[in-house]
Amino acid sequence: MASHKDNEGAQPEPQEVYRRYPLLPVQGIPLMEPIVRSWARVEDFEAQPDDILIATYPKAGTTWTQEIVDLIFTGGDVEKARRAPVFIRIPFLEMCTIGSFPAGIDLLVKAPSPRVIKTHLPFQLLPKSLLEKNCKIIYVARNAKDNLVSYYFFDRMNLVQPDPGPWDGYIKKFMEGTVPWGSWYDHVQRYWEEKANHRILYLFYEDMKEDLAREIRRVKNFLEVDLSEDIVQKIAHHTTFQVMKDNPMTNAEDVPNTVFDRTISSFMRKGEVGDWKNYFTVAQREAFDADYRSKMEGTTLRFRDVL
Ligand code: PPS
Repeated sequence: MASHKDNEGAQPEPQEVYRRYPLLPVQGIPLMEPIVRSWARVEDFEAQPDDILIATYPKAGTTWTQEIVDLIFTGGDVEKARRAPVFIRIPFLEMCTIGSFPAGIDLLVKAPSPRVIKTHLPFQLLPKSLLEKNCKIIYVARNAKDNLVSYYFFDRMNLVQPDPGPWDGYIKKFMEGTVPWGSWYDHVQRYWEEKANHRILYLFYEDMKEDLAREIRRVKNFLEVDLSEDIVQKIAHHTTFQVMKDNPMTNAEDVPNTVFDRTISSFMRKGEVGDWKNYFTVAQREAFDADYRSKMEGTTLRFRDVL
């Protein structure tokens, strides 16, 4: 979703009306209705071998990773990274045209190589072409409870996604996977398993918070980009929470208040690990943990700071 001077004509008109879209299933995965209506375009997406995919469950650290990858490709050139909002520089694959915001695919067909692409699609919904071309995938996962809290505040302020309703009910929706893009549990586990079959770099939000420069080094090695340690440190500084919050090209400033209601929450909200402790009651935590253990028991995937 975007408007920017590089994308003339996309500036939303003040009278533009947005609404909270219902969810419809694609292969059982709930997606916003207009995405489903234009699904054929996503399915038929033609990948190029040097495309790079940043795949995440919503609110796991997508924007953070987008900015890091763009800075890696610009050699740490902060001014170049300010050429456009992050959602123009790294288009959102399945996002359809909403109002005057351009569809991700329309941006991608015009994007120079190597194209970097954002998606929240679970592995099984990825366009086949991306896998056939063996594109590199950077996956970022965030512990379930912080991911849930972040998603709850986002769904409240994002006026095109379904109303999250009360907090207690939202926890249940998250556990059932009836939120946009479906089950967190299936999403994180499937990409974890697919590491064995595809070129997937699996990152954790908590690791990025612990040592950002270390994780940036992992990303640049995966992308086979040679950068000095000074540049790595520069990128780490530029992608701290506060610097990105103050940067209009990363804090979604172009999205109008009629879509992101900033009186409810900001897009760059807190950026912390363990914020869930401020919201879960003891009873909610116990119920969540029991369900978590059963859904995650068959996997070697482990998160910190979740139980
Ligand atoms: S989206 O809408 O799905 O693309 O959202 P996404 O970018 O995946 O996730 C938003 C959350 O990531 C936090 N964030 C950061 N945390 C730490 N450091 C940096 N630099 C950073 N950038 C974004 C953002 O604040 C959201 O988390 P919460 O917990 O809501 O603050």
